Amino acid sequence: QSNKSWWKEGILYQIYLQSFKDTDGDGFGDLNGVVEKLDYLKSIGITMVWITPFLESPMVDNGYDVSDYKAIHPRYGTMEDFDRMIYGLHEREIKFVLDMVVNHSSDQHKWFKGASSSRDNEYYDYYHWWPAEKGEPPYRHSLFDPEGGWDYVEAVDAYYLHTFTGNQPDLNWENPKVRQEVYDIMKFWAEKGVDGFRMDAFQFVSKDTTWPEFPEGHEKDYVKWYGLRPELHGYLNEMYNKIIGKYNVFAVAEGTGSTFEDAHNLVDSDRNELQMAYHFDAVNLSQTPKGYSLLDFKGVFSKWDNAFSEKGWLAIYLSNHDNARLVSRFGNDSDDFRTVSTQLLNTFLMSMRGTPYLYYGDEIGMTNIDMPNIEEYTDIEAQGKYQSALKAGADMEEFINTLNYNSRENGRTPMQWDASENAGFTTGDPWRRVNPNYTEINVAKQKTDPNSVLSHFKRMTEVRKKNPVLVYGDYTLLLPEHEQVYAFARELDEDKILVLLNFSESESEIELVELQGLTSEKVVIDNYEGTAVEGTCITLRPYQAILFSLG
Ligand code: TEU
Repeated sequence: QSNKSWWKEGILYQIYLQSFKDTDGDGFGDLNGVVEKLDYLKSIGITMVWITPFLESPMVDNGYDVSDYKAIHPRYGTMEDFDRMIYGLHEREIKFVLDMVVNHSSDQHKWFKGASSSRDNEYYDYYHWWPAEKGEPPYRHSLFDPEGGWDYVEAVDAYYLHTFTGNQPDLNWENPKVRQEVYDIMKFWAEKGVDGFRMDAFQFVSKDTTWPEFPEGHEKDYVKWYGLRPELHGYLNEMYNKIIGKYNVFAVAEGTGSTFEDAHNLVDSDRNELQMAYHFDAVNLSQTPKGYSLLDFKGVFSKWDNAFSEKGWLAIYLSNHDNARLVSRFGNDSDDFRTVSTQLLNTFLMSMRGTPYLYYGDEIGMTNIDMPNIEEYTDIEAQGKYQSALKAGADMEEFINTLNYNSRENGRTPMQWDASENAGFTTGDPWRRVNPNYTEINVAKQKTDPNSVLSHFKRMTEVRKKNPVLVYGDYTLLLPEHEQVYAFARELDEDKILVLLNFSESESEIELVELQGLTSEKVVIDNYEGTAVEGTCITLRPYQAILFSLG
């Protein structure tokens, strides 16, 4: 195993700022809300915080469209609020990760305003253009725009490329000036004390600017065709030398390209490029209400662990601001099993090799919100998908059912702090409806209950921190064919931990030689009480998650 690092040992908590805590009554969460909750963050045991974008933006994609990379959007606060927040985090030994959205800028950024005004403008080459005199541009798929990835601008008589909405033009990474701008932005924030960078939509940067036609059907495999040109590695080296190494920060890429080779080339430590990446294979497993198969789930995590066992480092996650809620997709959000199944998932995330990325609200088991009407969706992605489905003549009832299940808006509802109006999130009108189950599921209620999701979460962060074997240890899958139980061992020198997770609402009896002689003293953490091992057998209760020390 390669060198130890604080960012490998950390437990990251992602905050969707707009929905976390509002302190000025405008219905949007803000930086002061994080300041107000600093002690809460410390109390749950997390050690790193990543906050979704809060920079100046016209908010077409809730801040993933930045118009000034060095200014805070007034909705979220001021630079002084930011300074106070990062100071408060550091005071509590919590690191701060900034979301760097530099695959694209906003079309309201001064670079794009200049670029789209004249071909002679100094910023013209900051973006990708297809001059109209060459005819129609070769088709490029857009993830958010059913009309495709090129938009025409009359003033320059050319089309610009946008992988996301038309208001998010892709930056031209082949231009050294653009890269220098990116490093300047990173330097600015590193000097403000930022400890890490999350590189948004990173697998799309560095395109083939000869703009070849892509083969039929490439839209279904756009990651393979759209970015990660070999030149990128040189650029990342440059970034490492100018920023990452110099300021002792780390960078994590959203996305890993389409092969293990791509993924490795991004994060192998000897290459001095990025430090960590997260793949989409696991979250892609459960996209419809039909759910997923545990065998596939084990397959994905085992395959990725295996590919990174020698070198490189992964983020481990099952939910974030681009996904529906953890328990609703990967657990069981019924009244009977919500608590235990969230506990199981949190146990899993913190027992794997890789840095756990935990999403706000999952520490209390927040669930999907029921939104069966398209009118209620404010997200640009949902609206784009809806238009595409209409255009394709899809079964719209099925479309809405699926959207209601997998939409990322499910994961963006206000944090449920207590049972007071609006869940204690705001005194004003929340920007997005609070999940009506907040009277049942909230922090205040769970704080005092030793069996709650929250209390278990705190115990689990302790366990993770006390056991380096869970961070660095080798991973061995056990019972690979079992359809309900995910069992694996982690091993580092003398330390060995057995992880048993029953991903099912029925009891599951399993047999493992490792269980021989285990008594309750060997239990590291368990979401049930009084577990009895008999010989080499154990009967796991519904969604039971238990760790035994074998050392
Ligand atoms: O997402 C990049 C990305 O690859 C998207 O396809 C993402 O998987 C999709 O939104 C899933 O719902 C990043 C951000 O995480 C996302 O929130 C932004 O909307 C997007 O970039 C554009 O900046």
